[in-house]
Amino acid sequence: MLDFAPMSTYPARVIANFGASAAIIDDKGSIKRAQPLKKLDLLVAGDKVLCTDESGSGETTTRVTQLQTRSTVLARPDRKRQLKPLAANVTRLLIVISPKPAPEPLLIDQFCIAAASAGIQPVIVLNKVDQIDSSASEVTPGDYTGLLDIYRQAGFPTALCSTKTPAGLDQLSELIRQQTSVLVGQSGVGKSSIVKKLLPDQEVRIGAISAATGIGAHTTTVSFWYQLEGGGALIDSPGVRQFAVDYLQTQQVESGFPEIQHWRDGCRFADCTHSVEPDCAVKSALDSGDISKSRYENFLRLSQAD
Ligand SMILES: Nc1nc2c(ncn2[C@@H]2O[C@H](COP(=O)(O)OP(=O)(O)OP(=O)(O)O)[C@@H](O)[C@H]2O)c(=O)[nH]1
Ligand SMILES: [Mg+2]
Ligand SMILES: [Zn+2]
Repeated sequence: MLDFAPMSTYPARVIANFGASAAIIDDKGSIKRAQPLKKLDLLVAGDKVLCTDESGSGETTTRVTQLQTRSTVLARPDRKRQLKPLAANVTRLLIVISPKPAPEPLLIDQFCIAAASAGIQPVIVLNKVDQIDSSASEVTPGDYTGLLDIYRQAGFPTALCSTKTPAGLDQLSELIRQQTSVLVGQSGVGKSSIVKKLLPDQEVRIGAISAATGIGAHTTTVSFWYQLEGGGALIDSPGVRQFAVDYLQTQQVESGFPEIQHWRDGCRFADCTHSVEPDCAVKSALDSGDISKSRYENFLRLSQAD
């Protein structure tokens, strides 16, 4: 008899990458701690992989042997300007903003660019609308709904939500049905709260991941993939202050500004940068209010960065 069985390979999904090892879930719903082979690219939440279980000296080690081709990848440069993946096989980027912490339009626009250049649909989600409605609030509704209007006019889907009111997430639930969505934004805007609200058994799931992998699941420091009941998935990600896009070409920056792409055909020069050229249709649209000032200024800032 053979004293080893031929290793069989099976497909799995990466729930989270903890550095030295990753948490994966196979087709039968079984969660394991897995070691990726060194030759593989950095694994991220949402990755589809192939795994094997190796038995030796009474223990079973799960290895990730192959990374399946990603349909999309959300990435950003690290401190050494190396592009690092953050989430894979994503169809929607939920850019979450809130009254407190206050929105950073430049960050929103960086996310719009990153999403568009990766082929991911950005959605602007204003959370904590209960803070706006409450009479005790010192913020005026117009500040935020006005900001949302700018993005709606630019052509992006938007949603209002709250994790503290009963109606709360109805609009958002519609937008994420059958999609794989990654929640991004500043720390404290309520990304993890939204996930918890959409997945009532989220704590049970985290508990199951910790029990199966032996890794205390630090949900705020790494991205986490969660299967949605009715199809699709959600990926929670840690908060960020900025999301550099300066490694992208001007054309890719422009793809994050559909309203600029809409008007640019009317510019006199095909390579118009919409800054100093005469007969610029984008600047005319800015003057007539068809393009928002804040979006235009961020476009210039982000397309001219070295
Ligand atoms: N009033 C109000 N507070 C909320 C709402 N959603 C979340 N919060 C609160 O906002 C705080 C931050 O929420 P988190 O869900 O941890 O925020 P996060 O975006 O995941 O933050 P990081 O993980 O640090 O990036 C918590 O105290 C939540 O209770 C909301 O809809 N309304
Ligand atoms: Mg969080
Ligand atoms: Zn122009």
